[in-house]
Amino acid sequence: AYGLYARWWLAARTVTLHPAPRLLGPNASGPGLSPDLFWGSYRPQVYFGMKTRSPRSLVTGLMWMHQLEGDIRLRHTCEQSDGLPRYGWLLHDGVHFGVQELRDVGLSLQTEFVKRPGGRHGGDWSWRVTARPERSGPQAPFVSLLFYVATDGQGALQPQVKEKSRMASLTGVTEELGHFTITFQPPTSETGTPLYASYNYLDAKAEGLHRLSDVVKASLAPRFSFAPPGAPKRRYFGVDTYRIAPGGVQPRSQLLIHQVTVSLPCRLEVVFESGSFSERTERLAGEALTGALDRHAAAFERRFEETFGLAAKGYSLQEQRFARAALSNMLGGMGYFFGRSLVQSPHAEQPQLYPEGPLFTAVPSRSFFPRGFLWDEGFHQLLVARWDPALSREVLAHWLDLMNAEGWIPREQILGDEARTKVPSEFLVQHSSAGNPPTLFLTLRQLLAQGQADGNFLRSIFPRLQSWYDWYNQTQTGPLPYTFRWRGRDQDTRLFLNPKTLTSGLDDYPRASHPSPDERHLDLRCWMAVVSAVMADVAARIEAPAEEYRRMAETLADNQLLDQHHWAEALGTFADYGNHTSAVALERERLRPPPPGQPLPSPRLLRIVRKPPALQFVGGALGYVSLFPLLLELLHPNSPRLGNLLADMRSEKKLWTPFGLRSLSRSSPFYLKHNTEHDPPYWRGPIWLNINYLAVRALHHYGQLEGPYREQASALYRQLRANLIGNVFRQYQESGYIWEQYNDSTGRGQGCYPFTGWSALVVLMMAEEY
Ligand code: 6A9
Repeated sequence: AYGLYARWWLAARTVTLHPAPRLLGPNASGPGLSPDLFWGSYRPQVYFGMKTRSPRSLVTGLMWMHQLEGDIRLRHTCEQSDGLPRYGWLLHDGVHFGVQELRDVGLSLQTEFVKRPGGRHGGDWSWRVTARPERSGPQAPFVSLLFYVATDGQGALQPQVKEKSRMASLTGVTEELGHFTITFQPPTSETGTPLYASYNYLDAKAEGLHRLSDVVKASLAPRFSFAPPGAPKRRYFGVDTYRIAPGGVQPRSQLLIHQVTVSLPCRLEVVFESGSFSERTERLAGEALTGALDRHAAAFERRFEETFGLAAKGYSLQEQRFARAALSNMLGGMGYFFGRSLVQSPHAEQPQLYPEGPLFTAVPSRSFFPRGFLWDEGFHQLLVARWDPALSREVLAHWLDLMNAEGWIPREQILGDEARTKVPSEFLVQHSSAGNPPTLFLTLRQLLAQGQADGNFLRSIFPRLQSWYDWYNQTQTGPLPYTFRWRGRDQDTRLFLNPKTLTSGLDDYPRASHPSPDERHLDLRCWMAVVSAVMADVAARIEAPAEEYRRMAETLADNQLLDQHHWAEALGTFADYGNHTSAVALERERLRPPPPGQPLPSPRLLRIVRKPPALQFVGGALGYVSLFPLLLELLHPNSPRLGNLLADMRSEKKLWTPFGLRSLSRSSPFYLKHNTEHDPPYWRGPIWLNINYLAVRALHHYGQLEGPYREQASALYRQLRANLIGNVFRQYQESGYIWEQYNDSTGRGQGCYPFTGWSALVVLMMAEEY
């Protein structure tokens, strides 16, 4: 009976939040305490939309339709399958305004927003959408722009319909916004001349925010016609009526849509006015809006140069524009999510619901992964902290508040229905024994270096940092003192060429072929060395006991002990240790022919082991993991190992490419190998920007320290930095995007796009901010 009770208690603890006082009180993000950050483009998963930082926020957004004959092409959420030639923020300061370009086939849109503080509910904002024809692809005769406003379980909206079917404005009320008005200005040319247009509107109850695109599609009818003066009349699809299917779920949203069908080029403005804002003198539209946007853009450019100094460094205008876009997409990729994770505890039979909570975070990719990822975020904030350290503190606080009673933070945050619809169900569940590199400590170290983490802040986060640190030390230790091991590797050794280690963040990077408790993982040990040092610094600043952390940091960085645990003399490099053989391959299984009349089963690719594994250093895996003692600057500048790693880096047979460092040596038997039939190589060759940023930074570091490798490190620093910047810039010009990874033989962007998470660290490389 005690056993059962203990299991129940442990399972319950998994979904119990950490007992330390919350860093963000219930109203911390509300319009009273944080008015400037209340409204924002916090829906990075849609091409253009805004919401507030509150749990059941009103949302606003844009959809558009080409109205090509028989092919409406509804655009709404960012989808790679839409095939947009390029899109993203050109300017975005994270707080006040943003300018985005959306280049579609046949037309392009410029979407701009600017906020105006005032009143008690987060102030006003205005949008401007400018649509222009593009010569690429089939020309749409005209376009429909659909502006929508939707509630999420609270509040009410009232359309004000003028003329027939033109919703000129709406009024509304919600818990946190009070009363407000949204006005849809009539379309004009870019110079302000009124334009002919047709209008539709929809006022519907919908299942929820995750269903908005479906509601629109279901409501469309082709029975409307557009007849501008002097041009032939044409039919088009307009929003018409929508009813939830009988027996369907209770509606959670009220949805109002204002559809404008108009010829190109055209300009539309939308004005949100907060009821408690009484000092307003003029409406933020037309020339007033142009003025506000211009002022913000000029201020942004000045601040960008003050922060990163790229003009002073001699970068061309195009390169500066690219860097501004990279930063802007990082900031414009910040989202506010609310909901609960699904968590599997080893002590529970079923996944459990994690407590509900908010997350303010940047996302790696607006199209493919528009949600929070723990170790990505530590990299994101290295850039954001330079621009706006207060934003980084907010983000850090949100992540730390998601910690459970054990000191664990879920790695991937899939919060709310909108986020869930993007993730296949088999990927929803987070495992409470799964870690991820604690890169938020890098963010913290950065804030400390900038003098942007004062005593109060540090004292408030310290209990959570301690628990987080303890969690790694209690659950991810290795077989020997001062060694570490990622838990949660793939267990089935037959299905994978090499069982993955998703928790490390390096997914399919080759590790010991046969997962076992004997493993020692080099990357995790190095992370823990850095984290221990940051803990010691934080403790010292707030006069908490720091000796234990300092001692741990020193021991983990002790170059002799590091050698003992991870230097593989026979391989000539640092390595993981474990039960390993490199003699593995995937082969098609041979199946006995089925009895006559039975269908032919399809044979799987299965792993065969040609030579049994043995406890040893993991061979055939030279790559990012081997570099960690250098990447995290643990090696003494006199260490001969530094010389070894620099040589491996510079070798074109191993890690060097004209585009950056590849993840896995060209000489590795795993280089560019599939892991299963359906898993193409991921961290087995391609160039990743986060690790390359660490490499550039470390080379810069060793280039400054006295020692035998100083010159070599400096030279590599200059070359690697130039290669990375040159390639990411070139690919951006050519393809329109910043990418998840880059091909190691051609430099081409690959994986998902746009990926302006850690790939945007190229800005810091340009600025030489480390
Ligand atoms: C699976 C597919 C519609 C993989 O950038 C986020 C992470 C990194 O943290 C990690 O290091 N990416 C890297 O190896 C992307 C992970 C995406 C998993 C989503 C579900 C749904 O697609």
